Amino acid sequence: MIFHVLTLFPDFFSSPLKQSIIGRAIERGILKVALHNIRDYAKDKHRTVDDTPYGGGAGMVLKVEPVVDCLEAVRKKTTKERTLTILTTPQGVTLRQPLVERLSGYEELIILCGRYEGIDERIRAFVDMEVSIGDYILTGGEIAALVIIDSVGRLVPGVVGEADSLKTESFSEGLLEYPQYTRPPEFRGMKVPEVLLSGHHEQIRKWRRKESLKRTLERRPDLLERAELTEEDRKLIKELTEKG
Ligand code: JDE
Repeated sequence: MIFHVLTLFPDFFSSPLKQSIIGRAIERGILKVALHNIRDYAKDKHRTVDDTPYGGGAGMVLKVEPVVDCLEAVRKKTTKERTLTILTTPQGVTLRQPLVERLSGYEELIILCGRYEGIDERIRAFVDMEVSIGDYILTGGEIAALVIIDSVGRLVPGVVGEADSLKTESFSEGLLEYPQYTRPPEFRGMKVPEVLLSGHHEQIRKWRRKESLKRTLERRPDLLERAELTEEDRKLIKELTEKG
């Protein structure tokens, strides 16, 4: 999968994209991230990319011409059939796992990083969709672009290992993760639950499912409404709610 990122700060991406799972996938050629500096598409000698807002007011507004020139140059170079152009902004649709899954169906994503200071409204006509990573304000869309690359990239086959891939499936079922432990069996008096040391696989599976349900009920009851629940789950939820 190819990600194109249009930004005024291409250096922002160099370290994050070298790390860990995504870094390795890029090295192996499963993912590709092409960075495009919007400033390279400014035509004047000062390479101007922003200007004062019409109607007055504080701050600078990202100009339409360099952005659209950059977008069109990138689109000319796209090689894939299934391509989508995204603008990162708090005014967009919130990124949740179902949208992440939908985005992973594209072969090529073009991500335009929005700016806190504002962008010329006419830029919006040149993107397919606006995406927010959550209800807070960032100084620029670069971190949002990284969140999209990370969350979408890890769904591309071969990016994560088998084990992690199974975990994705369980989150897609709509429940929070069960508690996990590793050695030592006791730390400052805090013991690992006995069942996990027992080797009884069926009991372990049941315990984990119950803890997942308990945690979801306590922290994100909204998730339970959409979760894929079995008869056993409903029984466990009843037990958990009657106790409380
Ligand atoms: C992306 N969630 C948050 C911020 C912005 C008031 C102040 C600032 C038009 O593009 C943008 C982009 C950004 C940076 O991205 C985020 C973000 N997902 O903050 C603003 C909007 N309103 C505008």
